[in-house]
Amino acid sequence: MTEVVVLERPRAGVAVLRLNRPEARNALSMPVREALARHLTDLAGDDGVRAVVLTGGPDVFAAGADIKAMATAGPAEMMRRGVERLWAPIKDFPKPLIAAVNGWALGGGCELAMHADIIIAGASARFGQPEIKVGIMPGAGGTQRLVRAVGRYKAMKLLLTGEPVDAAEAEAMGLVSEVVPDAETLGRALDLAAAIAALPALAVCKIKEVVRAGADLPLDAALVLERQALHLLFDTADQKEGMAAFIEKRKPAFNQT
Ligand code: CO8
Repeated sequence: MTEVVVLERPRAGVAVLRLNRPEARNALSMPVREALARHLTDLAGDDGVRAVVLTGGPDVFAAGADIKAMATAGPAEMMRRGVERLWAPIKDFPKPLIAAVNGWALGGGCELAMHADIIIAGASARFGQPEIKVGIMPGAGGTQRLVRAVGRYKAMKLLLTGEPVDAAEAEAMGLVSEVVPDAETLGRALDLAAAIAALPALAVCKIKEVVRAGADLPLDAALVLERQALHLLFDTADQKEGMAAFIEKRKPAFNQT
């Protein structure tokens, strides 16, 4: 049977999750959501993986929630599906998640990209929240993460019109980290993931944790979190090694402890 999400391990410390439903433009059906959640739960506990790249392949990232699977659903059925439990392992994934986006990232697909820590966009990438055009609204953070990422006025334009933005516009508004030619999107994401995977993993995870948790806290509380996490890292072997290597003018040999 065809796997709707393919897991690969192309580089040391790096896993790739590739959405694989091209016939439906990688629409997020329940099996796709369940596979994503299952893989990310497993990868969170896998010491051999220190960064994950999420991609939809060379042509499309994801066209959003599966419209055909919800067109006739009622509210009780939507509640019963409880898709928030399947978003949770993505939202709470503790290691760096890099989205490699070519083509459409619409609705739930745009929201999926916004769960990543770094977004590499190919020149063909198009981001949008077109839910309004099918009579609904975003349901996986599109009204919240998008506003936090690009500001209210850029976000409102996308949300209220449903019109997408291209890669250049997305970069200008701060929705993506970097734009590259389509043929280089996955390679660039893999290079970044491999570079991050070679750095001290405990510090990497603490940076992610503090950036995420601090974003919605008052500044003073967030600064306390930052300071405590920093102090904790002085108990790691990689801090001792990193600083000793700097002083001795040699390359550090991190052992991820
Ligand atoms: N759901 C289901 N099927 C889809 C979807 C989708 N979101 N997108 C594309 N498909 C299917 C098409 O129906 C078509 O199937 P078939 O061959 O059987 O007719 C196939 O994929 C190819 O689609 P197109 O021919 O349209 O391909 P194009 O390359 O011409 O266009 C687009 C690609 C632009 C992506 C276009 O398909 C499109 O606009 N798709 C819909 C995008 C959209 O509206 N997304 C938002 C969905 S709603 C959402 O994400 C939020 C839901 C919040 C609640 C979640 C709780 C569960």
